[in-house]
Formats: sequence, structure tokens, C-alpha cells
Amino acid sequence: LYMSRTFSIIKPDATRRNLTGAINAVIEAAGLRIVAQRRIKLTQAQAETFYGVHSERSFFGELVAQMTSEPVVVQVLEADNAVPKYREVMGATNPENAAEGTIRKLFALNVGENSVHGSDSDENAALEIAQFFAEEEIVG
Ligand code: DAT
Ligand code: MG
Repeated sequence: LYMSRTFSIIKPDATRRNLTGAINAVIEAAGLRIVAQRRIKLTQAQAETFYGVHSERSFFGELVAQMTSEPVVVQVLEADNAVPKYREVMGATNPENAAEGTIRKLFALNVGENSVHGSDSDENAALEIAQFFAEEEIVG
């Protein structure tokens, strides 16, 4: 099997409610391995860079405010087909549309406070991982 990586963030709405362990349990039960993890407070600049692709969207200001409001947990996850696997485990962006058993169905509050981020392509996963982790911090 070809092991690949994705980038995950446990968002402020989840860390605030003490859900880091509960979310990690869902991640690990799905067969994704947490190979790097750090709890940080995102700066305004980090959040704006990270979500730069959404800078023209109406919700951008709200998104950046939300992502910098409380600590987050940044993670690298490893699995066979890690990117699509984690997207499936996360569930739909809007928790109203998320499938049973997904992280967002279980824990998300609304479309903005949806508990987790996961990369949407292998290319973006590599860019996002490099924004937060040095290669020597990732221990597979
Ligand atoms: P995803 O996080 O599922 O990849 P996305 O990349 O389209 O979703 O959007 C990034 C984040 O922006 C999303 O997790 C929450 C926020 N967001 C997206 N659509 C939104 C909306 N209609 N209203 C408020 N926040 C939204
Ligand atoms: Mg996205």
C-alpha cells in the first residue's frame, strides 16, 4: 500500500469544548495515523495565509476571526489515500449534510464552526503540512 499524508486542524470550536481526544479517537479508529501534532494559537497572518484561497468569500473575516479565537491542534495524518479517507471521516462542510458517524456530524456546531479542517488534494496537503511542520517533526 502507498502511504500518503494529509493535513488536519482541530478547530477552536472543538478545542474549546475539550473534544481533541474524542476527535483523535475517530481519526485513529478510521485507520489514520497521527504522525505529527502540535497545539498552537494561530496568528491573524497565519490564518489569512492558510485560508487565502477563500479571501474573496463573504465569510472570510468571520472564518479568520473564528480560527484565531482559541487554540487549534495542527496534525499530519498518514494512511493509504489519506486525503480522500480523511475527507470521508470528516463529513460534509455543513454538518447538516454530514453522514452519520463523521466528525462533523458528531461534533460540529454549524457550517462555520465545523470542528475540523482536512486538505482537499495531495498538492494542498503538502503545502499545508510545510506551513506548520518541519520534515523532522513528522514521525511515521
Ligand atoms: P472544507 O472545510 O470542508 O474544506 P471549504 O474549504 O469550502 O470547506 O471552506 C473552508 C471553511 O470555511 C469551512 O470549513 C468553514 C468555512 N465556510 C465555508 N463555507 C461557509 C459558509 N457558507 N458560511 C460560513 N463559513 C463557511
Ligand atoms: Mg477546504
